[in-house]
Amino acid sequence: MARKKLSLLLALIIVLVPVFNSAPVSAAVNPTATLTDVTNLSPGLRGECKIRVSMSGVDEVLSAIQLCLNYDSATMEYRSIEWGDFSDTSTKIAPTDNNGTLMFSVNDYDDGIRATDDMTVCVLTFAAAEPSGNDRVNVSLNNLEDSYVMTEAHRGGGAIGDVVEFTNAASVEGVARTEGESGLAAKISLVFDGVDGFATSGDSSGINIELVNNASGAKSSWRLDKSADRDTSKTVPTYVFNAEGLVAGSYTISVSGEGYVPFAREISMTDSTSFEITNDAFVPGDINSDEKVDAADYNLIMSYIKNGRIAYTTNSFDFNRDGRVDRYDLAAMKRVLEKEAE
Ligand SMILES: [Ca+2]
Ligand SMILES: [Ca+2]
Repeated sequence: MARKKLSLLLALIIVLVPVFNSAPVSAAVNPTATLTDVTNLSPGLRGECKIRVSMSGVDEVLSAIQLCLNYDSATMEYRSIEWGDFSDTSTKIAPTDNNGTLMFSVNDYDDGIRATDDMTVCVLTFAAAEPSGNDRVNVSLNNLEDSYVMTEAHRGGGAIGDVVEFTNAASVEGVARTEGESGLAAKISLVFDGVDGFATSGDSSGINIELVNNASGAKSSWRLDKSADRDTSKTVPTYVFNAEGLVAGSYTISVSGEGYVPFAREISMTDSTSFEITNDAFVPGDINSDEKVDAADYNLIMSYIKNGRIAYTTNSFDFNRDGRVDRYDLAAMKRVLEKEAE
């Protein structure tokens, strides 16, 4: 009897194991990448090269697409990305540029990504800082482990689904545009004129600056480095960020950081331009992140200072980023509150 039960169990295992081992991989998921030099098909600047990254072989709703590309050039660097036609709800994770490796992804775990044959995932722009007239970049996909799609089964965070790697290596040599405009430059200065004792040494400040082209989504971004970005010719702590090779058009400048009311402004660029942001615009004192500075924030910082926890290092309280919460931070907030009361 016991033996009979055992064989029944074995039979069940034999039936069940293949089901768990091979979640059904649809024949329609066979991702193939193509890299194409589209420099001469797109508007662009002298010294720029544009590489289209496209995918075919997938007729399915996906939850994510990830790609890991390599690039190699004597004179050109990665500059920006323009995404393909994904829905607004998709989360697009811009490339991390790690010594010639670009890893980026798009995902939509709620609505999914409807893949079509020969769909554009993105167009990458590479650019030479000083165009020589003979600038080239080799772009390749050969890391198949980190280049894959996730099928819809991953949606909603489900644990069982298919990660299907790209099936092919691909490469292209991009040739930079040798004629045309060299582009516009933007200089963004961030002036801490309302924060006493803003620390001028140390790197991380937790303050981020972005300049985004509203039409293409091409983005320049910086993390304020208290030492490296400082304009040492200015007494008031001033940090300078430069973007070059920009096309004319509408841009959004934004600055954000813990303890500050986030700043965002749309600007129209027709020429190279300088833009200055002071603490009247990038306002310190918003401890509770509700985008305003008021009594609630004041009570929070007073509570910290009175309780003697002046070595607390959370940036939310430490507007001058010197690692302490003290009267200098309080003064920065008071200045804002007094101004509001006027
Ligand atoms: Ca607040
Ligand atoms: Ca401080």
